[in-house]
Amino acid sequence: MRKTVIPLVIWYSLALITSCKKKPAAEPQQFITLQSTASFPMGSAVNSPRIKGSYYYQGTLTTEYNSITPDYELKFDWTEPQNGVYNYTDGDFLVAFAAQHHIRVHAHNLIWHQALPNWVINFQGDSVAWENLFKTHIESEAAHYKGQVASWDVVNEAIRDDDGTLRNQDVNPGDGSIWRRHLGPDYIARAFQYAHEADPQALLFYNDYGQEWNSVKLDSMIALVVGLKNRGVPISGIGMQMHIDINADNAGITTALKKLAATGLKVHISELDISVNPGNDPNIVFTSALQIAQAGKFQFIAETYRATVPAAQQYGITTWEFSDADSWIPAFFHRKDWPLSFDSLYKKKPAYYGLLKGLKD
Ligand code: 9MR
Repeated sequence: MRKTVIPLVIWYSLALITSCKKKPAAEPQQFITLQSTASFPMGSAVNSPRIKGSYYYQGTLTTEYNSITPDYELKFDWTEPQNGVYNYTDGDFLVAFAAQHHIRVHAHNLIWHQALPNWVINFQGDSVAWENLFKTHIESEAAHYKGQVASWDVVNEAIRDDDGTLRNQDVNPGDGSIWRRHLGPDYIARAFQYAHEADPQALLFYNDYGQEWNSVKLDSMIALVVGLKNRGVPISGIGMQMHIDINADNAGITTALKKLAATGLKVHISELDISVNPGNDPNIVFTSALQIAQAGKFQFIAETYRATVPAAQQYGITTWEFSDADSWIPAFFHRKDWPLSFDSLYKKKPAYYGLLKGLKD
């Protein structure tokens, strides 16, 4: 019998037609990611050069996370390097990137005693002039990003570690606050009011560190935010930074989360990283025992956040970057460390799986 030979060109045309007419593709695979697993937003600090410079970075970010916190792009020294000279280019890039990828922007920050431009540090003026500087900064930046960011860290790290009072004069070089010195103790309430007037839809946060190990600081932070809330100051939430290490006391973490949740405000774990080398050991090796301890701590934090903070108050968990290649810790403390969920080649670490497990089990 004569075989039917279909000329190649027809064969390809048929193949093309059948492939076009194919029954609807099966449901896309539901990839398991941090953001698909969590019942609240999963965030990372990011910076614009990394997004522009690496597809690994960009791909991991957009796959795993649905919230970002700009690392430096919205800080005062970056947005107004000289008096009246504004630089929103990098911040604008980040909010446009986030909008394109349906990512929430948690803006960071308006008022901090660090990351100030020299013209502010050297500013001479009476209390009226200082108030004007302060108000103008908050209003112009919050207005610029109005409608483009979901929330702001309005005031960052205003409380002292040693006695829980407001930073004021320097105890150690640079750790006091020019804001408190020039504006008086109620500057925090006014910062929230000015931010709210400029962007009434944005959720406004007080952000600080040390809640899990410093009960004096924790209690004064709670007194501060509850006092603001009771006065009708527009505060929506509190940020618990959580720059911790693998030895962090679990009971301290649980107590802090419970107390923060009891304020009724939203609670954002806002800058999480878990150092494995808090002792600055120059010969440290990132052994599997350390990797497992770190994974367990990530898991514990996610589980405890879910168990202690009511769903309506869960603003999300944000890590301070996501790859060990990009953590601030090795450079800042001059040591080896691996504090995040992805390794320096953007591969998932046990820490990633610990976090994932804590988000769902
Ligand atoms: O990680 C941030 C680093 O890249 C910046 O140079 C620095 C100064 O702007 O701020 C670091 O982020 C800090 C954050 O803004 C507030 N909490 C502590 C963070 C780590 O130092």
